[in-house]
Amino acid sequence: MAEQNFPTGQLMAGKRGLIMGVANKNSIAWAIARQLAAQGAELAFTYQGDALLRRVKPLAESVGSDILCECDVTNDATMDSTFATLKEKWGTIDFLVHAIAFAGKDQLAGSFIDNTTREGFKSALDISAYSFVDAGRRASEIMNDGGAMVTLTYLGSERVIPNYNVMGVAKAALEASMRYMAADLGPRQIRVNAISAGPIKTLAAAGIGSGRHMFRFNKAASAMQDNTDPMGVAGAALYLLSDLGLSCTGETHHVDGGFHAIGMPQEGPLRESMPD
Ligand code: NAD
Ligand code: 0WE
Repeated sequence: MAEQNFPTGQLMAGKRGLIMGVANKNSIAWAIARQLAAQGAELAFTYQGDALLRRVKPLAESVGSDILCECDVTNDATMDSTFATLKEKWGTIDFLVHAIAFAGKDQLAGSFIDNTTREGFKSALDISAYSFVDAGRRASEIMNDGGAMVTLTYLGSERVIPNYNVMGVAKAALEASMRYMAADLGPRQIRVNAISAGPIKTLAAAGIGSGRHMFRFNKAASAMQDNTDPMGVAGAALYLLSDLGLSCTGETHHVDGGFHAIGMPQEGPLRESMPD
């Protein structure tokens, strides 16, 4: 993504929140963080391990954040310490951004039925879906009424995408969890939503064998004939996490150039590949 300026404003003035899932400057969570910071939000960040601190620290500093917590979502001690730090430094929070997913590389290729192991299934669901329930519960304990949470999902939860495999199942569990969380926290006016983003070139998308084909196909078959801009995802997050999003909860909002809405693409670039 080219360096872009986010329009400034005060939509998030006086709000504080935690961003989970920045690995580097290409991370979707980082686009969201900059968008929120440009609207006056105060941010804290988690990073997965020492190797990523080198990348995340300068990014956090560039938006004036000095709360950086090591957090591996499979490690309860690091989840405990992250939320204890927020309670100690801030007392309360107003929002949570969850942008974390992982499945073993061997689980993301070929036949779903043949290649999905019990351990692979458990770990993908644990890291990619349960982590939102766990972080959401912990966040809710220190969240002001009227707060909001957002997670990131992908169309592979609703439809079969080659090689996405067990991650699709994990995203389906994540979206369903989001709806149950929305119901539980609704009475406190805490809103919980998901953004279903189209493919974006991040670290998590780099390891995909069929990557080139996927980006070309998404561009050709989407309504807007283009790949998804992380700025649009960040804008949707700003809407959902600010008071612009009042009364919106339990929703999976697609930001994918309209790819999800298309049943059959127009005759065009894809036509060439289909002999009569
Ligand atoms: P990314 O690699 O920048 O971010 C993924 C993050 O998950 C990393 O920061 C990584 O440290 C973190 N993570 C993985 N395992 C973890 C663990 N055990 N504990 C703590 N953190 C862990 O890639 P991204 O594309 O920005 O992914 C963010 C979210 O967006 C993911 O949920 C992904 O499924 C979703 N998403 C991505 C795309 C895409 O095409 N890039 C599309 C739709 C949805
Ligand atoms: O959610 C994702 C990717 C999540 C992801 C990526 C990796 C790569 C490296 C989870 N686990 C891993 N494990 C690794 O070892 N996306 C929405 C991006 C993505 O990933 C795909 C896609 C798309 C789109 C994988 C196969 C097919 C399409």
